[in-house]
Amino acid sequence: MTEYRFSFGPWNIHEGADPFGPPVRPTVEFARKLGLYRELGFEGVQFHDDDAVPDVEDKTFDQLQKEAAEMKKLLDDQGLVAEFVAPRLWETPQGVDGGYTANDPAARQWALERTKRAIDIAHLLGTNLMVLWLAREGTYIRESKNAIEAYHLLRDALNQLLEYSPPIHFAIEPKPNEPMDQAYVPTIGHAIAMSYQTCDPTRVGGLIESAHALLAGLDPADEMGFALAHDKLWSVHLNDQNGLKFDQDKSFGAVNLRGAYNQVRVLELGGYSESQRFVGLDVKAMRTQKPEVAHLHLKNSRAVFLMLVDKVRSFPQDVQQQCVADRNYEALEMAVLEHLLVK
Ligand code: XUL
Ligand code: MN
Repeated sequence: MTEYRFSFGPWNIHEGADPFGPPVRPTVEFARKLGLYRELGFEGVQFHDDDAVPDVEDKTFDQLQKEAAEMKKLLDDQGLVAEFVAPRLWETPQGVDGGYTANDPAARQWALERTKRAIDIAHLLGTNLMVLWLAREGTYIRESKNAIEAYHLLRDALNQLLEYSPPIHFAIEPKPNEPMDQAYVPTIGHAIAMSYQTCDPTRVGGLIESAHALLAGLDPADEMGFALAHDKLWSVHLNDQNGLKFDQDKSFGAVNLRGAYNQVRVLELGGYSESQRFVGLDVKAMRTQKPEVAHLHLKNSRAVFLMLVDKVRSFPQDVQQQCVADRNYEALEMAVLEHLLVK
């Protein structure tokens, strides 16, 4: 059976700052983080554009090429690969009102140019996958934008970017809110509908993050099922979420083990491991975690994922089939619970 491949981003080992308090752990140097990947069982590195080339907007193309090549060498030396690059459009002042859907045409142009730079970096790091988390594409008040126009602007931006680079593929990572009150493209259904409106739907798919689906009041496993049915699940960000609050990025399975089991089950049903796409773990250590163990959330999330793969593969198929044939879903429910509880 094909092995799963795991990835995370450098932001998943972090200093523990939150909106109410400063960092509580020292910064871990990027090189040290890279050194941890293999040790923790990961081979894919997720990048924001400026994780790969700091201050990306101030660099000439030559500098960008040089720095991205250096990063590629660091990856090669550690036996790692870049999974994707994502343009970080949400921190620059020009993007205060959004990027591709900003009301100001100059801001829209800036967002396109920055994304093209991120695409250049992706090519230099050896990946064709871009992730678009549309952080500030949305509104704080509905009256500030025309939603119809915004979706058209987004389609136009995607078309321009698809034309800019023929090999590039975009995985849209939907999230319904935070930082915006209401985000455009809040679910995978929206993302896939957007894909079909572009000039090349074969190059626009999705990335599903468990917590984002939960924040939208949806079941992450069924969101994944929808994307898999369209052959558009190009990455996942597994994590967990305790109710409808801020995006918690808790360790995978830490809140709802049955929900986690069903995410793994749908990935198994969809043959995700055979696609050799990555299982990303977008998890954060608790603020209380001491520096020397502030990477355990990654190791643990991967371990839980693999334990759940075993659980899915060892669930007695005959019991499943009999319960379904008898329409005895109470029996099926009990069989699932027993299977999860028994070692
Ligand atoms: C935001 C989020 C991001 C994306 C990458 O909630 O999940 O880290 O995954 O830009
Ligand atoms: Mn994510």
